Amino acid sequence: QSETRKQLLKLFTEADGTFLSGQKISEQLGCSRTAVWKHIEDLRKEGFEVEAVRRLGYRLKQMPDKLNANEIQLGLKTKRFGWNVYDQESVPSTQQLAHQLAHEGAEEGTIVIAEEQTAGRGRLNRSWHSPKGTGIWMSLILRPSIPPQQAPQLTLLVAVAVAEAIQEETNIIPDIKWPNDILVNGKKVAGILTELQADPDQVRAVIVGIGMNVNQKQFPNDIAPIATSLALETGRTFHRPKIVQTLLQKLEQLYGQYLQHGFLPIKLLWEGYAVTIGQQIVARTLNGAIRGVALGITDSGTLKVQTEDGAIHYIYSADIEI
Ligand code: BT5
Repeated sequence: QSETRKQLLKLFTEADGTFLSGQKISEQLGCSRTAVWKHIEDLRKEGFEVEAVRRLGYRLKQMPDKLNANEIQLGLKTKRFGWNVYDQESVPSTQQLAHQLAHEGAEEGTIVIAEEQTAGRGRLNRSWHSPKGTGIWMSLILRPSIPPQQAPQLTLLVAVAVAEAIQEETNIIPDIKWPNDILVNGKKVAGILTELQADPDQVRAVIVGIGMNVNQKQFPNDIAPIATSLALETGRTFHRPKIVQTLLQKLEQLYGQYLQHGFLPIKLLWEGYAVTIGQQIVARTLNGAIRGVALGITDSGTLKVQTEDGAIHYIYSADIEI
């Protein structure tokens, strides 16, 4: 049953929006025309839009905008990322489940993804607004052989992947604000939360949380002035599984580069999207605020800020105001 269904979806994908005759489908699947019709009715119930025209046959017009393993994996071009998927309707936080899976030994490239988070988190336990069916709320498990001090580089790597994916899917060129914000027109469209499971000298797992606002038309009052979505910026709605596929592809590609060649190539790409650099900023750290010019990032991903007295400060974690 599910094998036939997979084959049918494969046929439709290969047909790329053109018509397939009922005759051809039933031959390829080795089942009757009536059985084909039943499978198509099932697909429709799940949100696939299938057009039927007499003499021409069937054509897949629109895939459902559902973030489940089937949608994400159909046509996915990665080798490892996204082939082990935990898709959830509603969770407190995808980070929580991903941490648990990583403890239990889940392989690199495993993702947890949910239609809704009821307790989505940002850094420092701030909350992350994650309404149902509109955004991408996803956690990815990585297992790089690096010391824990290098993990912040991965936040910057993921920021580049998010920026590249948005650019490819929407033609918008987003900005990256160090360390973990992706902005469009000065408003936050995506955020990244990097968490570790580590021994003192070795990372065991990195849980990368990505939150991306895709099809929201509005935001609650408290974040409306600072938040935006791809839909608000473009006036279009987007097919979320497609964005997830592109994102996974970018993540896998950059991560491969990072493991092979280190942080330098990533740093160059990051600088291409960075808005913070060369600007007067205020960096709010847990130890107070530093006001100065952001000179750039070091080879390890730390932010370099020069204060008025000429002193250079190295900042590992902060919120930046431009
Ligand atoms: C972040 O924190 O930007 C990290 C966000 C990570 C979210 C993902 S979703 C999947 C995974 N599971 C989780 O539970 N989390 C990760 P930070 O830099 O601390 O920014 C948090 C601040 O952004 C909040 O205090 C709000 O001001 C603002 N904010 C909250 N929700 C937002 C949204 N949907 N869009 C834009 N800004 C938001």
